[in-house]
Formats: sequence, structure tokens, C-alpha cells
Amino acid sequence: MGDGVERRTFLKTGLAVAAGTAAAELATRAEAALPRTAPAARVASIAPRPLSPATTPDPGHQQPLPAGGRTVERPMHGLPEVVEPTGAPADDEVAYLTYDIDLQIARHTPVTGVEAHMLAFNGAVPGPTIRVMENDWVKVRFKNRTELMHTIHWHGLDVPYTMDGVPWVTQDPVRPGQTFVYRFQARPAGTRFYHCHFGTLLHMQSGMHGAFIVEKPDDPIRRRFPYTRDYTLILESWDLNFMRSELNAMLRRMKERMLLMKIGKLDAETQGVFKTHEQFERALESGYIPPYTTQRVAGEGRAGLDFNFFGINGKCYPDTEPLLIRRDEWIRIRLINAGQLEHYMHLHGHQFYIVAEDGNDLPEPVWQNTVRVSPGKTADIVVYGDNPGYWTFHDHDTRRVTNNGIYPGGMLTVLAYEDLDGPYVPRVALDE
Ligand SMILES: [Cu+2]
Repeated sequence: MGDGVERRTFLKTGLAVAAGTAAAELATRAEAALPRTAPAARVASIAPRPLSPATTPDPGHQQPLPAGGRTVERPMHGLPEVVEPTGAPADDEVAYLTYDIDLQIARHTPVTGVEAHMLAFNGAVPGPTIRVMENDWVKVRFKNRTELMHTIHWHGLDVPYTMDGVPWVTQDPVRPGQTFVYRFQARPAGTRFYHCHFGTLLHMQSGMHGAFIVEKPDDPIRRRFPYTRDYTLILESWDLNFMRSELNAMLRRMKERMLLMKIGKLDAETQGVFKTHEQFERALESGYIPPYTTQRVAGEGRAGLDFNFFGINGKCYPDTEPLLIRRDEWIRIRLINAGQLEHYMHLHGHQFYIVAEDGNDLPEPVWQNTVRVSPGKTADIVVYGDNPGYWTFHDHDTRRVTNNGIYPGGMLTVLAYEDLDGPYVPRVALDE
């Protein structure tokens, strides 16, 4: 937990930056510095999260990068530098809010003392929060600076299918060095997110996820529960050993592919991509071996991951950021499960209202103290500050409040009253 002065300074800075756009007024903490570009300005890049000093682009000397992991600036000869799919209005037809998101391999510290190479949108884990109003037109220029292929899928947003970001279903994957331009109208309103849909099992947990908040002009939830702070918590689960070995294996495979491409030996079959199922069957008859029949069948099953670190916004306790509240204040907390496990977020000392699920407002709020968030689900809760103190908010599957098996850690944070001068102040606990 930071000290009070730091928190206050940050909140002040956050508010100053956010001033001027209605949608951003409620942005707090990490979201505060992300510009919601006025259409007049047309172009803005999203700055890395100011409170994520622990994710740093890898300069390549402090820690060896995964094999072959370097920054790619240009696509291989013959591939277009920018891919602009059809299916959305052109620049002069609507006023786009433009965001630049790039991707590179970065060193990330999920908890002090533990480092991992991750796939970081704009150098941060999670990626930057995009916060817009419902029906805003959004343009995201996604530049892939890694040697792997990726896409971005807009989870819970109803976009034209050519913008849906599913490789080989709606688009070719974004190749190393390429920029893919996603354009869509942000709807429906609610707590949504974005993530990579290529090699999803590895890429999504390796950092390729970020919040996408779509606000309503006259939000009925805010009218009923006049909240003054709006937190977004992305829930994550990591198997750091799997990530390390898979990232290396994937980079090696990509290197082979690149070489094959250079010498003209890469065809559809080498890549395991077929135009039709019949073509796939014919390839089998002439000796093609599907990768899943030969690879990764020995040893630990690939999908039987052994998760050992559990995060909130890229951090495990005791590095998670506290949720600040004051007496008689309503706060809103948006939970996004970007991991592969089910979480049961439980708040001490308070009941809360669940007001939305999957980003959509519930017909009637539900009064509870534990909310279940399945993989891919989001849940919004509102909390009223009526019990000053320090209160843990954590996954009640207690296997996930550990770091590498040691309690306390993982998916745990503290709801902290800023205006409390209490007799007991939390310590940094590592091993109980
Ligand atoms: Cu990816």
C-alpha cells in the first residue's frame, strides 16, 4: 500500500488530467492518464499506465529475451505494412477517436522479486484502458512489433465481423511488423475488454488483455448509486513456467516459419491453414501430420496448466493497488475476468450491489458480498462506504490468494478508507 500523500497526489493528478471530458471525469488511478481523444484532434496515442513502472520494454541486456524475441519494425518483404479491412466507414464519413496500440515483449514484475517476459500492449500489463461513450466511433491502429502473430478481439462489443479479430475466421493474423486498423462503433455500453485471439491460451494470459469501458450519457446505475470513483480490476491467472517455455517454443516456431517463407517453402500446409475441410483431408492423405497428434502430448497436458500466480491489474498481493473509499461515498468496481479460472470475489465488512453482468445492467441490482466471475465474464458492483477500516477484497477460492503456493498473495487487494485514523494499519505480509 502506498502512503496517504502519494495516493492524494495521484488522485489530484488523475483528476487534473481527466478534467474536460465527461466520460473521463470518473476515471481513477491508472485510467486517469489515458486520453480520450477529441475527434477534432483525431489522433492520440495511449500512454503506458503511469502506475506500472514494473513493466518495462526489454532493452535486451538486463535479462535475456526469449529466443529470437526482438522488436520488429517492418513486415517481411511482400507483406503490406498497413492492413485496412473493409466493413467500416472511412475516415471522412465519421469522426473517429483514434488510438495507437503497439505490442512488444516486455519484462513485467507481477510481484516484487518475480519477473516474466510478457506480451505487453503499449509496454504495460494489462494494456491501456480505453474509455469512450456509447456509439463513439473508435479506430485502433494496432502495430505488432513482435516476431509472433496476433490479433485483437473486442470482447462483448458488437462490431462488424471483419473487425472481430479472430484469425482465419475474420482476418489473417497480424504478421510481425504489420499494422492492422480496427474500426467500429462502441456499443453496447458497459464493462467490456479486448484481448489477443491468436494463440489465445498463451497470448491472453501473457499480458494481451485490457479494459474497454463504454459509458452511457445518463447512466441509470450512477443515478441510483451516485458513485464518485470508478475502479476497473482485471483478474488474471498465470502459469509462469508454461508462459516461459511456450513463449520460447512459439518464437522458435515463428523463426522457422520466417526462414521457410524467405526461401519460398512456406505454403498453406506448412502453416496448417486450409481453404476448406476437404483440402485438409486431402493433405492428410498425402502425408500431412496435424500438430496436435505429435506435439505436446507427452508430459504435462498442455491445457492442464499449473497456475502459480494470480493477479489484479497485472499485480499480485502485496503489490496490488488498494481500492480507496471515504465514509458515505459510493464507489463502482468493474471486474473483468481475463484469465482461465473462475473467481469468487468476496468483500469483507460490507454488502455490495451487483449492478451489471457481461457489461449489461441487471434489471434489478443484487445484494451480496461475494460475486462469481467466470472466464470471459465481467461484473460491476457498487459499494457504499459505511464501515471505516481496512477490508480485504479477494478471490475466496483460497488457492488463488497465494504466490507460488505461499499465502498471502495473488488475487487480493484492500478496500481502504482514506479518512480513517484507525488503531491498526496493514503491514506487508509475505508468509503466514
Ligand atoms: Cu497475440
